[in-house]
Amino acid sequence: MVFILAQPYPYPLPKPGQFALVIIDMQRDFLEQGGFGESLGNEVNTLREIVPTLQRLLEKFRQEQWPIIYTLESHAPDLSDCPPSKLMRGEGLLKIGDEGPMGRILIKGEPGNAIIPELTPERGEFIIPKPGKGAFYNTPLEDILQTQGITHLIVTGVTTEVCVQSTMREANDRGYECLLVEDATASYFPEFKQATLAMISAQGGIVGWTATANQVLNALD
Ligand code: TIU
Repeated sequence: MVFILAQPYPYPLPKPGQFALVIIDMQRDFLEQGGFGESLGNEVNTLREIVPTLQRLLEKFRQEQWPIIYTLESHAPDLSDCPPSKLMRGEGLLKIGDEGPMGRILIKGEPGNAIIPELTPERGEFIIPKPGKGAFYNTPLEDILQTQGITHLIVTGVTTEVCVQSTMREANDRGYECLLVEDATASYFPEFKQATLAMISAQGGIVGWTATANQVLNALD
């Protein structure tokens, strides 16, 4: 069996095909000026540092034709999938569905709701729009994982303590073995990222494992 050197102990990799690269919400809305992230008062450039690392991971998974799953935080144009509580949060700021410089914020099909061009998905890769922070809530993700026989998730993307951590917790409760790639995830708040990495692998891996991209790629070679 192959292991990834990880925290809190080596992560056992199953057979190829049974683990997937999961890329959470690397969308223009969060990474470019004028999107939802910036509308919440965040400095978006802090998220861009992980792009080259993600490209390295993508290259390996594409070369080997291993499963790749993207998510997008995304709502229907009529906002029927957006709870009023989510819509109203953040007094005085631009809201979901408002017109921004990249189209309506967090709305399916708008320019800001696309994956950033550096990571454009290719044919055969899964793209899962999700109305919540976690990728399992109100999405076909679990059906896809079961149909494909995927049990292990190598998780990346933004933001670490919001959609990434929510997704890992949802996955963990459903029995999936998750590893978060430390230098392929980012937060607008570096201290929140560090705290999230620590809390995932604490208590014997209460949510899962963490490892660097090099540790992941070394094990996959
Ligand atoms: N605001 C923030 O940190 N994150 C989100 O709103 N969504 C995701 O994390 N994708």
